[in-house]
Amino acid sequence: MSTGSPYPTLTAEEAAALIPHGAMVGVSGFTPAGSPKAVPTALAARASSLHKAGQPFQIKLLSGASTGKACDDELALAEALSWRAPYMTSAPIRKLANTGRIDFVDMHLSHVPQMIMEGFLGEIDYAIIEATDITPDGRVYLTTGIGNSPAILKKAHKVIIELNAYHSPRLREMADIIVLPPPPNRIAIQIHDPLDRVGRRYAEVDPARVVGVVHTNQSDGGRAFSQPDNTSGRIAANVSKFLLGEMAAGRLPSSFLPLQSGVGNVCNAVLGGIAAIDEFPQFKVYTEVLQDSMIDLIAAGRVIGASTCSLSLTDEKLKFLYDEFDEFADRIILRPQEISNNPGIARRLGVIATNTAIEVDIYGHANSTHFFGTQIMNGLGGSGDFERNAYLSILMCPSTAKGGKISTIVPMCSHVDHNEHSVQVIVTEQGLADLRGLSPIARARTIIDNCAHPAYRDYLHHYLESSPMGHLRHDLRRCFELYLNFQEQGAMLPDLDLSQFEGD
Ligand code: 0RQ
Repeated sequence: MSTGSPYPTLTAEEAAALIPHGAMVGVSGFTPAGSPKAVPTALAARASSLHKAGQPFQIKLLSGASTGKACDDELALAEALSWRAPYMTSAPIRKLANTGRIDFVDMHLSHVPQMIMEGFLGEIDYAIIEATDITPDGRVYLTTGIGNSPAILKKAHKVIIELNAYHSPRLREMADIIVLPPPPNRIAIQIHDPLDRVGRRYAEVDPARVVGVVHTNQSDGGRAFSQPDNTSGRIAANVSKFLLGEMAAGRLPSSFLPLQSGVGNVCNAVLGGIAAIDEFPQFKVYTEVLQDSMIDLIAAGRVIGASTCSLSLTDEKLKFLYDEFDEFADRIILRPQEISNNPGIARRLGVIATNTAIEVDIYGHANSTHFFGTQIMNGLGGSGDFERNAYLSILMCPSTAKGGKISTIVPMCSHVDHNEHSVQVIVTEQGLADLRGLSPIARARTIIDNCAHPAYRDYLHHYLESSPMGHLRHDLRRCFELYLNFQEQGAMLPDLDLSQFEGD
């Protein structure tokens, strides 16, 4: 902290004691990167002891995206959350949401800062923001995840800063922060290249609202991903082949276009697959989350540089980045999610969006969030920000789940996050369906033939051809039959002998 700090130092427990039951609390970070650690954990402990004493204690929690275990998991396990938005990857929150014990609000991540600034979500009573420094005049230097912190800092009535000595103060060299004015005064954002800068190195807060500073020294504890398996590798090969074909046909410039890559093993495999093929030039990245593999690709020179909202890295990779900071300082830009995920910029730059879906239907609607139309997994995250506005919208998933008992290609999705108008290309390990210019029935035949697992193709073709004629063909009595089969008999096609299809 800068010398001569006007802000009182608090313990995490003292800070947590300030937050009243029912408060709306905005927190920093985007994924575990940059989320607060000590105060949420102390808040969870306080909730537990109040509950034991028979007193109510729950808060509403607003973040950038998911947070770390010290925040989401601890608060959920203590039953200290009544409302949560806009995204999570926490098993305890999932359980609460799927049993009706929390109000979880799933939102496009780029929309959230505007909702905060315009008061759509109500007042923010407290902010808990992780930083490397705060100056007496209210400059807040954020850590590994920018998320919604700039907007939360502007709107929160009271602010607690977690000053985390674990993080390099040099992170500010990567930060590029602006808060957009509301309409009708919104300005054009002058980003014409992923590495253009338009903002400042810090977020701003009214110093009078800062009620205290809590000193910490804790890592983000980011999780590692396993090596790509055979299925992810085949999906990656299909995507690479398609993109090479687009370059050969002149529909993608030979200099390539900025890549957006979602999280998880499939997206990592696709990123690694593209980077491993020499025919692809060096490229830039415009995305929301950088994982370990991206740091390796930047270090190796395959990726020229990346714009992101967070450095969602394992402790080892973050240490490497801090040790080699000079190499990365100009090649990574950390932005608020209103900018990292901005639909207008994604469209302007011509982003190639690659995200994972839970399932897609034969017409190209995609479900990223809910199993069987009811059980939430994580949320939409930034996938819609990019898929809707990309130059090429690619959605990927393995063709089956649960050992083949579930087909991820279904007649009608039980929940839709990306509709047929937003999805151009669907990829499974079986192949790729390029839907551009295809009518609904042609899309259906292409998706079934190219993407469905062979074990499910006959069923899907029969469903299509036997359904009543229309612009889309659907049999409303049978469109959810596969789900009902799974729920009642443990497999979408209970009579299927999957051993026949081993190796497919
Ligand atoms: O469950 O482990 O119990 O078997 O779902 O499946 O294949 O490990 O999926 O980790 O790649 O995540 C869409 C959830 C995929 C993720 C999703 C079961 C399957 C397994 C997980 P088990 P996988 P992944 C950037 C962009 C939305 C947000 C987004 C996601 C479990 O990518 O959250 O894109 N995306 N953000 O068995 C029933 C099906 C199933 C199924 C899989 N059809 N039916 N169960 N499973 N398909 C990030 C941010 O925005 C911050």
